[in-house]
Amino acid sequence: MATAVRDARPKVENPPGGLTPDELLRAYRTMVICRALDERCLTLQRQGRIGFYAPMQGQEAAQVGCTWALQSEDWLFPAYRELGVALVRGVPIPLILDQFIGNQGDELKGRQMPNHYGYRRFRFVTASSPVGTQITQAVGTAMAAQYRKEPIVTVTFFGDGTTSSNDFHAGLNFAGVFSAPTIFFCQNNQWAISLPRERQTRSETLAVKAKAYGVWGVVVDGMDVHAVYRAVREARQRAVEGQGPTLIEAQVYRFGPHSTSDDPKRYRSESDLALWKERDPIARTKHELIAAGRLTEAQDLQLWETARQQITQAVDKAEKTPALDPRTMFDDVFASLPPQLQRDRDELASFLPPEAKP
Ligand SMILES: Cc1ncc(C[n+]2csc(CCOP(=O)(O)OP(=O)(O)O)c2C)c(N)n1
Ligand SMILES: [Mg+2]
Repeated sequence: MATAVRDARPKVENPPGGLTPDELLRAYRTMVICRALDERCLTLQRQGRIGFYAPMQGQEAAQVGCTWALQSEDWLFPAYRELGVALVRGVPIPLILDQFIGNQGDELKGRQMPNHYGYRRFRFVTASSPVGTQITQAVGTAMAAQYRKEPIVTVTFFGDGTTSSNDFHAGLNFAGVFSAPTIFFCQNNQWAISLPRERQTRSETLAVKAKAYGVWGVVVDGMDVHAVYRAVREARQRAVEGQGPTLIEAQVYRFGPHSTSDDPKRYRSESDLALWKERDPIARTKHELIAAGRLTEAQDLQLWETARQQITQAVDKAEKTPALDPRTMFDDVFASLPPQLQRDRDELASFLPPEAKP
């Protein structure tokens, strides 16, 4: 099932309003770290060192370009594939790995599924696995910000498949009616697990769905970091000026599996993947930097090397951090533990090795 690809050639010329050369180099470095970390997480899962992972290769330019156009005060409501968003927001790699492993560094105390990280201080809300729930949460938060006259936006991330969920429609409708300052960032990666975009909807584009709700709708080449950056900047500007929300459809492709639990070879063709890989956002951005004299092949190799070393150090640190004490599962729910739970906690303690007991 071939997907139409408009232009396989790397793009060098860019209209105004994109990233400056300096920004582009920094964005590219983040994209490289993102891909290297994504590759490592897949390997770690295959080696049984982390439990679960949802890869995002192919979506680096969309995620990095989008987050680059935001302010740190803006609230982010991700799905489960937003590694690039977290990295641009400044979430340290070791902290992400602590959550994957569920060690004592995990701020969520091992209470979330692996890969479902979230950080209040980064305004990065915990990943949503039930598709679409993050959309209405983002709209509600935007309405609250509007009520408080805070000049911020909320951004919600979701996929092509999620445009068929109830929350997508409820969220767009509310946002349209109340002019909520929300950016609906849809990464159309062409697949919802094994269901292709063609079987998801008869709509010509996903962005056109905005029209029914009186919301701005934009289609953008998600393999082009400049184009995504421009579209999100404009959407942000409109939102804070009270001109309402925008649905952005970033057209990308998921290069890897849906998650570490499926095998894409069973439902999609290698030729389709190869076609999209010609537009690899990393290769494209590198090509542009080299053509502009901002990067050499040697510097590029060094960038990858540094990224991989940084990741290896973070993995070592996370794996050496002790496991969480299982008794922490009794914390943070009751001001004082009810007697039955206190007995359960004591009983659990009796199973722990002596060195773990207080
Ligand atoms: C409410 C609900 N229904 C079904 C699922 C199972 N499910 C998990 S991911 C997914 C596909 C989502 O596809 P898309 O929105 O395109 O996002 P992508 O995974 O491609 O990034 C489905 C159906 C779920 N998590 N939640
Ligand atoms: Mg999808």
